[in-house]
Amino acid sequence: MTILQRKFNSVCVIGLGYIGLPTASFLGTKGYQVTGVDVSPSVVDTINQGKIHIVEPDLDILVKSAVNSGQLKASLEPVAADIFIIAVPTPFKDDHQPDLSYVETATKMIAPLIRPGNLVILESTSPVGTTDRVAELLAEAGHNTHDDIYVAHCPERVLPGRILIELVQNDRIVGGINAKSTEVAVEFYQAFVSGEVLGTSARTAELSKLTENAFRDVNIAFANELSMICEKEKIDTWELISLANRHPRVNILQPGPGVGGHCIAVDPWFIIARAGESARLIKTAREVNDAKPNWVLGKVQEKAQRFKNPTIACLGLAFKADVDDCRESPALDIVRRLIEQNIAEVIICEPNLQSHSEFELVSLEQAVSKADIILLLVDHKPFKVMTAAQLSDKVVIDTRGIIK
Ligand code: SAJ
Repeated sequence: MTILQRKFNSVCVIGLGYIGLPTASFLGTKGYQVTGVDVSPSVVDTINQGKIHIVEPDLDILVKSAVNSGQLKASLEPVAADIFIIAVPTPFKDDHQPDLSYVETATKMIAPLIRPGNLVILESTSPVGTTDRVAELLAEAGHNTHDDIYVAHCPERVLPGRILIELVQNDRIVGGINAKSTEVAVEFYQAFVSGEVLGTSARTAELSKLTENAFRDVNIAFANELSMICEKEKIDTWELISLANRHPRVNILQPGPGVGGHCIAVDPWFIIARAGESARLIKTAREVNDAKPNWVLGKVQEKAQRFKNPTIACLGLAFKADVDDCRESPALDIVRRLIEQNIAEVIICEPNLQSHSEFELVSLEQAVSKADIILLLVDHKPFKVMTAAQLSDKVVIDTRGIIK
């Protein structure tokens, strides 16, 4: 479809984080006039200078190009547009209940700007019923959500580290609050997604996204549970898993120090919050994964007892390999608690960060040379080249199974 034929030309994206910014800049480079909105003045300033505030491969180039061509502007306030995309956080509260306040605030903020014919898309991962709630708030603001405007959920499914590739290539699920909303939103995504765009209801789209992340969480919990069983049996977990995976219908994931990030460790709770006792397996998986950092700390304490004043080198702080993102990171949690326990001198290496607000960081060489105990927490590329022979005079606790 050419730009002139397009029904929609302007887009207002609310939230310029890991999803909103790639989406806004990508749409800018596809000829849409995009306004990206964020509550942080420093984020808005950074983007308007053509720079970025997060680390993601090639995002800097995309943002620079969209800003320099005048197709993307960042702002503290939303503006009128043909399409509104809500990409704000949906965290959970202390009791694991979903916190929808950002979605509600964003909806109320755009409500006065919406005109008949506009499309409102919720991209934030959301509990079942949230898109209906967005429509309800818009109806309360005086909009005719049956006929005049379109409201749909299109959950983001991109993997941090591969966002720009997956934004285009992944299949997308689009669920409207009614058939017309689904149809209009499907047409919008089809214009720039090379994967298939699959229409459904808003509620099914919501549960589908939560199901994908809960599926992965349950499977990682299985691997984490296996690693604890193997430890008791004195069997190498990674050898076991690679052997079991030779079965044509078995595909076990990898154990680690726990599950981090703001998606897989969060989204299953949105299912549990509504399903209660019906979500027993999903809840247990969350508990198994959340308990893994404790188990790792137990192993460290056990090994540290062998030394008088040990130095423990913690390798990795990020929530997963080859990213700098430490949010909800089990590695970070383990490091903090290890320091609190005061059983050793703790030194930290995170090759993807220049510095950290809480800890001094050391190079890999320094960490390895000083350490009595090496606690490997993240499977970053620079760590993967180390061999057991090189570390033969150290006690190694390898939570990711990468030291061969
Ligand atoms: N992990 C393991 N073992 C594994 C795989 C992962 O311990 O075998 C751990 C990682 O180290 C990390 C956590 O799980 O701590 C999550 O990492 P991830 O790479 O599995 O997923 P995320 O959180 O980066 O992105 C997920 C993706 N969802 C699925 O793969 C089903 C992504 O497609 C979603 O868009 C994203 O959540 C999201 O935004 O919801």
